[in-house]
Amino acid sequence: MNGIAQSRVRTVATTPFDDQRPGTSGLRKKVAVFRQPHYLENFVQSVFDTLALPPGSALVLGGDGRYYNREALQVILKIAAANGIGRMLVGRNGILSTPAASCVIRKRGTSGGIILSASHNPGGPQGDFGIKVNAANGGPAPSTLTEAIYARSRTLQTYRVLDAPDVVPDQFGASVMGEMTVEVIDPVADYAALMESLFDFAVLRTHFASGFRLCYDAMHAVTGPYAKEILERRLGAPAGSVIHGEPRADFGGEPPDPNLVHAHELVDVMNRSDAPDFGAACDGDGDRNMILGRRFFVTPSDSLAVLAANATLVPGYAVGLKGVARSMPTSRAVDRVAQQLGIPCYETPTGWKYFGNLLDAGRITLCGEESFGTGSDHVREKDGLWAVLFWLNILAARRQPVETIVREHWRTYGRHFYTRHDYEGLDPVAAESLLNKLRERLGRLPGQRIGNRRVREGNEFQYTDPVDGGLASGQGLRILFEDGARIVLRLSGTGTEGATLRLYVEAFEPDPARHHLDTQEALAELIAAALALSEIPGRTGRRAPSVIT
Ligand code: VG1
Ligand code: CO
Repeated sequence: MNGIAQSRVRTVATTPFDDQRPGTSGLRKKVAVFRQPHYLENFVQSVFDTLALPPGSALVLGGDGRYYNREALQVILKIAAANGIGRMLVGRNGILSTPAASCVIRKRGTSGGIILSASHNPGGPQGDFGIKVNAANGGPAPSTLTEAIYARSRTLQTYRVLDAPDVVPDQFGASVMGEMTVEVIDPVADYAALMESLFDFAVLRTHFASGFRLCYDAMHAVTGPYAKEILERRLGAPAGSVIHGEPRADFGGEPPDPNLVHAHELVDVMNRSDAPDFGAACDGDGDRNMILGRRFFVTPSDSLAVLAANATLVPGYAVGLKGVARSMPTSRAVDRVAQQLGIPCYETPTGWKYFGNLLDAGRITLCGEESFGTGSDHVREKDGLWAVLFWLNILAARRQPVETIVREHWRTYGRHFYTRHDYEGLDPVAAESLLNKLRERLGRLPGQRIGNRRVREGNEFQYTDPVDGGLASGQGLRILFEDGARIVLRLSGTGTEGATLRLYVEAFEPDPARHHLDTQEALAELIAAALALSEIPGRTGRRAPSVIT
């Protein structure tokens, strides 16, 4: 415990980088970019300069365990110590899932936290790394803060770092780094306790004991230890219910992206004749989830709607929901549930940070995005394992298969056919000009016919935060039809290579006789219209999307 004697603060001269603007979910770049001399240091110093925390403040620090997590952790600790942070709560071995970090920030009342993750993006030396800053409410830093960090990063001339030996965070308990205390905590404990307070663990234990089976794919990412502790140890799911449960720095060589393509082993299991009752997967940092039944895929938009409609079956939500929210491109399935429940439904821009104010103000209880993100007011991040437990609790209460529950939901509320087509690795200039061209045309679209549909309105989504009045503009181009169908286009803010164009298409189908249709077929006319109006093939040279969800 003689860190003070061995350490001294050094001020290092640096030159600013101009590419440190945080995107939809923090600063995300190739590992090679983060490894440039001073790159990480500059950004972290910009964060501390912008936060301007009182001396002695406490923060939470941890990540998804990907390649470069360990090295980055030491750099951040030493810069934090040199900037007057008093206490850093670090997940053991530098591990904290994104929702667990949010939970710890809230439970321990720290001034915020730093999460090391590039989410579902690939890991390894050739892969991606990322750094996210969370506020004292446990949620992603609002745009005002991330923009201020970016502005600071462009003028930074020096950073402060403590010359001190590394603190290896492999043992629980406190040690010192200069004048800062480094407290190594169990990354799972607080989170598991929170889950136990929301869901009926006794009923779930009985359900598993009576033979209910699940396959949970942790994708060699951060949720392995969380899922083994909660699903296998506390709830008694048979050993082996969690697959790919050992976190690896390169996620086993595949992107830790819980979709039908990357979670293919899980998909194979769920397609077998002896498939378990329920399948699920989470992403690299544990905030996304994919839900499967036997030979049945639940779209994230439908999942949010089903959770909202069945929330009172779950102890933590038994009193009902205050309201719900979804990101703009997410299907309107949850809107119908909200309408029937007589509660407000908010439409926000893409990215979890926009839900924070609504959650803090007590206006909403549940929220979600089409990109496999679902969450509630229990933390301020989307939460993959929470969504899995929510589904398990509903399944245990209703004792029906996943598919039956979703089909019944469609019968009650109607079905929202929904798809997202991603065009990845585009020339950024071509992608921008495609959107500019379409933006110019939007005003002329009303009244135009596409098959039986008529365009009601074409516009660009902007959002005025109902709590603080903050304005977010340029949040996606929309073509809205009179019957409620929609075409949406926007550029991704999380990619690290070229531009990714996302095309979202939705149509409402009230007629149960048509609910069995294949999604791509049901939406074929609208997809063709979207391609024609935006000239994607001609302007990008792409004849097909890179990914269809
Ligand atoms: C994507 C998703 C968005 C999500 C974001 C972060 O952003 O579309 O819904 O909030 O990723 O998710 P974009 O800008 O690429 O469309 V995660 O799991 O990276 O924190
Ligand atoms: Co994620």
